[in-house]
Amino acid sequence: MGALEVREGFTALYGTAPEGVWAAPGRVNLIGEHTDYNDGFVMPFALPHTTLAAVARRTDGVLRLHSADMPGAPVELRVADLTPESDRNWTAYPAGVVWALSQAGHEMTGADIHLSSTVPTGAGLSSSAALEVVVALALNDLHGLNLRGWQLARLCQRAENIYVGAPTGIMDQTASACCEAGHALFLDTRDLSQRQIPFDLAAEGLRLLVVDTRVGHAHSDGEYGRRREGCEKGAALLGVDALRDIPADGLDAALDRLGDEEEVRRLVRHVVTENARVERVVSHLQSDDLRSIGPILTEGHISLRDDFRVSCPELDLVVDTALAAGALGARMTGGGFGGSAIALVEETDVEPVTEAIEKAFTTAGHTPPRVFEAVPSAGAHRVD
Ligand code: GAF
Repeated sequence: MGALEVREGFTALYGTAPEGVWAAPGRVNLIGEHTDYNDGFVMPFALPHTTLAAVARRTDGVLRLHSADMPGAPVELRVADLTPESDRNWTAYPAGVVWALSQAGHEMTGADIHLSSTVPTGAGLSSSAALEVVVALALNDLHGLNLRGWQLARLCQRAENIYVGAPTGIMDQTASACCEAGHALFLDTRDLSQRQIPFDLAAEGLRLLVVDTRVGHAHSDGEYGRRREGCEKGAALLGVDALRDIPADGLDAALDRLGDEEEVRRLVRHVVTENARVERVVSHLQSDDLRSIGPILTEGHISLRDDFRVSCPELDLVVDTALAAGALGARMTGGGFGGSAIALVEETDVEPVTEAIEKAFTTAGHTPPRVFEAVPSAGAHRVD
């Protein structure tokens, strides 16, 4: 659905025109997984798939939320009554953003919101962050709040952590708010300093395939939280604020100090080596050496599979099959336990790699995956 249809949908629904239409994208994380809640480095880029929001302010404190992708009439809430962890539906994300803005001292007088999204849901491609960020940006513009992208990302993370109740890091919201077309975002999640790194796959004759395994990660919340707690335990045992503070050349000494804490040792090893992988990828991209990032992506997958233990058979099958069919590198992307994997391939290998993955899924009796090419696209913006 395009901006015009969302605008018209709003008018048909609420009987008046919206004040504008905004878009926020989903993301793929190129490298830097499970590092964001360890104050580490990440490197996502925005997908062309976006969530669109047509929005108009209200003055009576009522918040009406509707999505063209969900059945039913608009959900009507009162801004003054918004309460963390009171809503288990999709509406918790936009309502959480309104709550977070009010909590931050911005007067929220109510709004009518109509949404439509092309970001695949449950695919580990940040459909929730897109939903949060598009609402945050629209309200930021309409109320003249002048908040920067990273500030909106922080508010959206609060919405997700406290209002929705999911203990995620800051990567997805920052990616949706701050990415730029043709670039990957090198983000230091400790201070949110950012660098846009040119990432023009097509110019180098390369493609990045996204493979949505269609394995939902609905049961992952508890596992995600457990990994996070394990990392915090590691930092506490090592006497640092966050695992980010363990340098790559201090890893062996840190592992020695953790003694027989086997699980914590594995988590620490992943986070420390993953931060180093992000820095290596940045350095290759800066020397226009895109092909060299392939093996680093694959190393990242092995670390997530064996040390962090957040992969699953379907993600491993994508990676193994893509590599056997000629991909330069492949890894799961996002939180894991399902969702999507990525594969860096020569332009000429798109078809054989795609076909090999589809065939492997059929042979294994899995639901057919959804495969598409990802082009680094724009972050959140006003479209109308
Ligand atoms: C999910 C979370 F939302 C992110 O914050 C990040 O931790 C990611 O998993 C793993 O890198 O997408």
